[in-house]
Amino acid sequence: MAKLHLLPELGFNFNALEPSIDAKTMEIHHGKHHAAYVTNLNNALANFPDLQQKELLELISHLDTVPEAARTAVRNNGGGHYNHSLFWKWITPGGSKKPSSSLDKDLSATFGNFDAFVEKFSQAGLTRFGSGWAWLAVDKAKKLTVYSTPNQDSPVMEGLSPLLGLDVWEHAYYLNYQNRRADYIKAFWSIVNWDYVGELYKAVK
Ligand code: MN3
Repeated sequence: MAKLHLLPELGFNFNALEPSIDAKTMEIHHGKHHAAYVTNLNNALANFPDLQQKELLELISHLDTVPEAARTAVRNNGGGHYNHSLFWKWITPGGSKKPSSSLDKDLSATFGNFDAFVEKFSQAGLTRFGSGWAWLAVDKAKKLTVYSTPNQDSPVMEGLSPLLGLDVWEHAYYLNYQNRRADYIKAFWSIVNWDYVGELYKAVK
């Protein structure tokens, strides 16, 4: 029996993130873009019953074990499904308090202070050419790192654990912000769900 990947529900209404992210953008982003990654992932796995049994994280963190005929489609659509499933949890109406004390301490130790981290992450998103994501992740040496990836690539594809990601594809902001990616990134900070980021950090630390 084929196990299909499913589009997760948003934990809030489309308009709940306004004015940071408008309702129409959320509706299309979740209901069209994310939904398409899920459909295309299921289609890519249609001829591979053994791959259909695997969890999404296992699939995309071991792309070398995916047959070449399906690898690019799994990378793009599996990555897209995984990244967006997390993204909907990284944003929350009104945001949630600042990082947990342990994460806050480690962000300061790594980047100087919290504001310096915000600046570095924002720059990663701003300077990502074309489509991709900005990340705060824990690397293999258990160190915090900020960087960006192209397309739907996820830190898990290279053995890192994502703590916070920001979608900087134009589809994530263009209806409201047009070419002003910097304004979208600035607005992101007021809706970050630090409680969830803290949970992820606790789990990987
Ligand atoms: Mn997106």
